[in-house]
Amino acid sequence: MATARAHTNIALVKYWGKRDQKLILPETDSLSLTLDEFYTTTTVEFDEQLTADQVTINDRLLDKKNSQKVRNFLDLVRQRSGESAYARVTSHNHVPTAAGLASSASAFAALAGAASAAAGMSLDRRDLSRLARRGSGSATRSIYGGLVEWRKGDDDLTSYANPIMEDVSFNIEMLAILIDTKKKKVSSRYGMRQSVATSPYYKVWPEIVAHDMVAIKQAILAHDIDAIGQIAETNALRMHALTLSADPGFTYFNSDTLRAMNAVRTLRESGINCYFTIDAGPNVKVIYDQRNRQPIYDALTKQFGKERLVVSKPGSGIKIWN
Ligand code: 2P0
Repeated sequence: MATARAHTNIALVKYWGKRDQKLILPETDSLSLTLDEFYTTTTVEFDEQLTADQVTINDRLLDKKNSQKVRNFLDLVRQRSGESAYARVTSHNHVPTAAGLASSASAFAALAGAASAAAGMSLDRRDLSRLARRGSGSATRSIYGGLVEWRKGDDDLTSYANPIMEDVSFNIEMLAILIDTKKKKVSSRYGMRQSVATSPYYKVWPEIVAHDMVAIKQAILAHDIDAIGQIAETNALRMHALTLSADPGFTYFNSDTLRAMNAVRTLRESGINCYFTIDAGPNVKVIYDQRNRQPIYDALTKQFGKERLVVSKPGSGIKIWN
């Protein structure tokens, strides 16, 4: 039996598209910030008495269909470790599930940590990152804290995350505006596949990401939060352009998403520097120097209400107990 806790991460340079669906090898590198406020704690126990895997998330037992991805992941761990028993998986998500707040990132990172330890494998963080990748691409990065890059690599062995700055030594902060915490309609998996297959703009995406990766790493080294925010905002808009330009086109934005984007732009016009990023859901995350927090928080409270705002500092990497 083992327990692991992993924090979620928000990409500043996005992963959007796979070149191998089964191994989850991405088309490009990506770079993220691990967040302190959103995390998943998961316990895995292999038990000879069980006749099937049993998966409980936030005190709700999942049926066969909803536990499919977790059971597939456990099969992979069994295959690699030689463990033959079914498992009891108990997970608590301190993240609104499936609303673009990257619940699958923390969930599969925690599951990789807990399941591999419970099965007696003793993986280093690189191998843990590779294993988490098989559950969900973004989980690759949630093994580490702070600023993390995922190098696309060439194959299963070489596609894993690296920490860029685990203890973030400058004042970057992220505020999530929880616009809609219901389960999203278009899964990232499907959305990516549609974008790669049908957006005529997809062919320039790898060049955009290659450029943004170089620029954002320079900005990180310089502790330049404005440059980081600008790169992240432009990168996010270009990622979402791939959904709008797919055939049929689709979007993760709703009217409140646009309202939040405009609120950030208005703050900026008034001289308060802040930037937005958006994932595969309607929620908006705002990036800024924590010294600017108060006016940003006040303005967004007026428009969205305090109960919809969550401020988060950079978070730590995975912890495993067994
Ligand atoms: C990211 N997203 O880099 C990008 C940006 C959402 C937008 O990774 O199919 O749940 O399991 O690999 O990781 C969300 O997709 O997708 C995601 P799979 P995942 O964070």
